[in-house]
Order: sequence, then C-alpha cells, then structure tokens
Amino acid sequence: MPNPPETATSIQYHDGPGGLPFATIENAQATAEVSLHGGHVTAFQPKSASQPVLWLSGQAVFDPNKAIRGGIPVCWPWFGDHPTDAGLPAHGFARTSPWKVTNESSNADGSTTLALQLSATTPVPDVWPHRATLLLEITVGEALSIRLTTTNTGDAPFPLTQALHTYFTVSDISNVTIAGLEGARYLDKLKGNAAKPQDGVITIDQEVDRVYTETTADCLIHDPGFDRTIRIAKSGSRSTVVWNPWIEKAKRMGDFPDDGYQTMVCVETTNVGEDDTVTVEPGASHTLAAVISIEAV
Ligand code: TA6
Repeated sequence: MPNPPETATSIQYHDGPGGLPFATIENAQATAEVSLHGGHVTAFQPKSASQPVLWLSGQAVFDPNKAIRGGIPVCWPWFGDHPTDAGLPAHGFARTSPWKVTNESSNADGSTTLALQLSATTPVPDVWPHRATLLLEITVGEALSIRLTTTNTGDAPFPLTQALHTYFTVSDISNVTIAGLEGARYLDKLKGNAAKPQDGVITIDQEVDRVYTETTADCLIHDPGFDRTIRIAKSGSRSTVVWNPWIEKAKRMGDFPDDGYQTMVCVETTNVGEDDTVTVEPGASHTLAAVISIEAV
C-alpha cells in the first residue's frame, strides 16, 4: 500500500470520554482532538514534537454541564465572573454548550481545518439578551491556528469579553520563562487588580493570575527541559492573561491534580478588562485569533 500523499488528512468523529462527541484530526504534520461539547481543542501535537503542546488535566470531568479542564477553553461572551451576576457560570456559556460542525477542509499546505459553530440562542437570554453566531475555525498543521469569530445577528450592539484560555504543557514550571511581555503593564488579580509593570521575563514560583493590558505581542514560553519554545502569536486582542494556580488553588480544584501546577501554564489570548472590551455592532463581526507553534528553545 503506497504511503498516502502529503495532503492526506483524516477527521474521525467518535464518542470520547463521558460519551461526549469528539473529532480526531490527523494529517502528515500533526494530530489534534476536539470536543464538540464546548468547541474545545483538548490536544495538539505536531508529528515533529516529542511532547504534547496542550496540557489536559488527568482529572478533567467530561460532562455536558462542565467545562473541560485543560486544552483551549472558549471563554465567551464574558471572561471571568459575569459583571453583574456572580451566580452565572464563570467565563460564559460557550464552553459548556454543544457546537455543530459546519465545515472541513484539507488545505494545500497539508494542514486541516475544522469549523464549528455555536448559534447563541442563549441559555440565559435574560442575562445575555443578544443574538450572535460564533464560528470557531481550527487549523491543524505544523502550527495550530484558532480563530473565534463573533457576528452580531441582532439589532443592538453588545459588549464582549472573551478568551482562548490555552493551557500549555511544560516540563517543569520552575525551569520556564515567558518572554514577550517585558515592560508591559499588568493587573494583578491576586492583589485587587493592582496595576504593576512587568520587570523582565516572567518566571513563576507562586500563584500567578495577571491581565497584561495594551499588548499585541507574541508570547514565547521558553522550556529548556523540553528543549523547545512555544510561540503564541495573536490578532484581534490587546490583552494577554498569564495564570498558574500553584499549590493551594490546585488543591482546591477537584478536576486539577494537586501537582498539576508543576507541568502547566496558561497564556491566554484575550479581550479582557476595561482596556480591551469589544463592542460588536449589529451585523458586524470580531475575530480573536491565536497561532501556536513550536521552535527550538
Ligand atoms: O484566566 C485565569 C482565570 O480567570 C483564573 O482566575 C482561574 O479562575 C482560571 O481562569 C480558571 O477558571 P475556571 O472557571 O476554568 O476554573
């Protein structure tokens, strides 16, 4: 049997953990897993990489009413706690909603694109009385490209905060540095959103939960233990969140191993905070996008 052509690709649909519908994407360049529940990329690994790129909790819960811990949760149409109703789910409802497949394509460069759509006939219309469609375009190749496009199908503008809340696998958090945000201003969520300057590269030796504002920069996760750098390039975003729960918060999360903080870090591509809330006018669209790639350390 001759080897398949370089553009050979496959998308297989199957019931994954918890009976949730999954798509497995494989081509000559990479493999990926996508949960249609939540529009949630749970795994990505280029064939050239010896380690997974995304971190997925070994204690993740796969339930239609719960967000999967790890991978790339889609936080939409609000980031964090709802601005006026703390009883609503943190990070919005897209990541706990069923998405539909709208397109598949094998691309000339050998990558594969899977498009999912969420028509936000919202489960909380009284709180989010807007009409929108959400399109998630996932392109799997040497790099992983994620594009989240919101279209306002209603007749009134609405405010939007959102995130591609990406969990990355690292060899050992104590050996990792994150570059790209040197000199940026950040809001420290652990200190009442106090504004501080980022002094040099980011190192993590405690709980970190920061919103970096006014930044369109690529972030680089330098990981000498895995002899690699993960680059996160972005568009449609002027804020970046960096999060590691560290010891005590990791223990408080039932779907997060107590030692999980040692091998993960979140570098999130966002529209977050007063500086980067998006207003989507009727008939208009906004795209939040990230391209994740692996380089030598
Ligand atoms: O992006 C950081 C953050 O807002 C943290 O405060 C923490 O809550 C994290 O998101 C995870 O949120 P989740 O609702 O997925 O447990």
